[in-house]
Amino acid sequence: MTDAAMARDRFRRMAAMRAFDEACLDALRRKAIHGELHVGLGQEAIGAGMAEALRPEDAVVSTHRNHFHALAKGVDRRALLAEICEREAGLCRGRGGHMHPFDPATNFSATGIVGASIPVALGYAHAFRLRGEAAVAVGVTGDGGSHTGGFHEALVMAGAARLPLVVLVENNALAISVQFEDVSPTETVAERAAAYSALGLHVDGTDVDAVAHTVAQAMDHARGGRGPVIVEAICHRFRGHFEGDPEGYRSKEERQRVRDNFDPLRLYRHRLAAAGVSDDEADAILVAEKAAMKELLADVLDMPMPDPAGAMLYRFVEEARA
Ligand SMILES: Cc1ncc(C[n+]2csc(CCOP(=O)(O)OP(=O)(O)O)c2C)c(N)n1
Repeated sequence: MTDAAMARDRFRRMAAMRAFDEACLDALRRKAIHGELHVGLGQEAIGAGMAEALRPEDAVVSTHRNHFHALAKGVDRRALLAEICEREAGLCRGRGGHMHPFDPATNFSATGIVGASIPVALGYAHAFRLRGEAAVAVGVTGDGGSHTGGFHEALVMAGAARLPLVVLVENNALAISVQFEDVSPTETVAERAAAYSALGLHVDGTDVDAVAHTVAQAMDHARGGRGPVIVEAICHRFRGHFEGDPEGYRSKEERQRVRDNFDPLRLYRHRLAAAGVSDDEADAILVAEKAAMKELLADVLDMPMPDPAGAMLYRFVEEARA
């Protein structure tokens, strides 16, 4: 692939992710989403960068902020948006909503329980080993999740058994209002890897090229039987923790400073130019992705909601009969 084609692809993937979450904000304004919504705006370079290294047989287990990881894994965006908007045609027939998208077809899942994505990914990694499959499990977490017991336990087991687990830490330095530097015993999460006989990699999570390179290195390491990897991607969250967060922990000026300095799409413009992709072409990609998502949202909002009569369907356990 030429430099221009690769740069265009990476930019388009970031643009598609941004447009997806902007469509979610639109859906929320139209009251099509109930409950908390956590968007990933500002963190597009991580999802877009990891996408290239993932194979269909790999598994990704994500968090409450999961949309970009689902898109990276190849989850159908119509079914994902329909799930987020609680429609019967959604991935989980509209029963799960934005925090619980499950897609067995692409080996993608998520959990809203902070840190719990890593033990679940460990389960995939263990299953791959037992079945003799050369697949890798990726567990995504935030910096907050990296302080949990499950994160530690999963890495202990993965390190001891050299399981094919990649732990991707999106370190946006905030767990709701808690600053990473106030609660972390180490300066970085990646440096904790040594304690687990894991490889620790640290990457600028606003740089899609760097993320693509680093995640590919991590996947090769894990796929090659050399044990787990922690990839720590430093990034910035543009919006509140969830939509409606009053953000008492940071000023409007600070939030604006972050947007002005760390926008992965804006930062990529000079790479596009160096690869021979003009600003006009980049603008056209943004416009096209936005238009596609606008159309998709309109379609999704026309889709039926689940029938209330089916509220008791798809449960794990049937009630005991008297
Ligand atoms: C076990 C558990 N504790 C607390 C919460 C409430 N909670 C939801 S998100 C969150 C912060 C997560 O921060 P981080 O892991 O850094 O991810 P980010 O939101 O920055 O993407 C918390 C404490 C939860 N969902 N699960």
